[in-house]
Amino acid sequence: MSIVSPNAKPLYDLYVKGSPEKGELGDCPFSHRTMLTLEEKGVPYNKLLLDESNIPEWVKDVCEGQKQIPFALELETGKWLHDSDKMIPYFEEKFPQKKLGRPDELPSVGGSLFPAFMGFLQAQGGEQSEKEQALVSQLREINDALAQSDGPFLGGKEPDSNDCKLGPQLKHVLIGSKTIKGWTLPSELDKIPGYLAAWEKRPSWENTYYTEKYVQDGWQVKMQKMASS
Ligand SMILES: N[C@@H](CCC(=O)N[C@@H](CS)C(=O)NCC(=O)O)C(=O)O
Repeated sequence: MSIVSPNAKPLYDLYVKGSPEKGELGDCPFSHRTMLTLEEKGVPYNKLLLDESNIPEWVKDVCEGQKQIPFALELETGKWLHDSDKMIPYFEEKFPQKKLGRPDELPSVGGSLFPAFMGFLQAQGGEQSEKEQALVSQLREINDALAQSDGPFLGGKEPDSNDCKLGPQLKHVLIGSKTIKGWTLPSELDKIPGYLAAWEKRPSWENTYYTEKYVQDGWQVKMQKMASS
């Protein structure tokens, strides 16, 4: 059961990556983070699916020239919000009833995970090992923080803002690294599998689920595009 009541009046139209034709969510960790934040806070919202390769031009007019997913319309005020890094602190201020913590006030954990992951995916020849170590170092930082928390989340028994960001990113890192590099998580990073399993059991994750296949296909397409550009 979601903590968002099915009868509650939506407060936001949240535009996220997905297939409008299939009615399925897509593989966007930024959309995922934003949805998890609203779900965990119990804020009702409409999920509106947009094809990443076909984002309408009007989006630039309401998102300060940006044409990226996710973005949102606040239905009560008509205010447009964009960029998960800006939206998450905004939601934290606006809905203090269930605190997840402002990202800038929480301990920094795995802050360079995604850049390290991208570096590893793009690594060629001799730089492979160095880039792999940079990724493992970020993952170790997360694993160590999990070992020290009351678990299963960094925030303890319940996820915080760091968790809402890192859960989706870890899903991409593990699936993407295996798909592109045949790489699997070293067994010493023993807290991370249980962490993702704990996320998967939460209603917020179930309500925002997208398949492994979308993540695999997404990274394959991204790597092909990067190689040909
Ligand atoms: N900094 C943005 C990044 C959002 C982002 O990169 N979204 C991707 C989809 S996962 C996108 O819209 N890509 C289309 C584009 O950049 O043209 C955020 O945190 O919201």
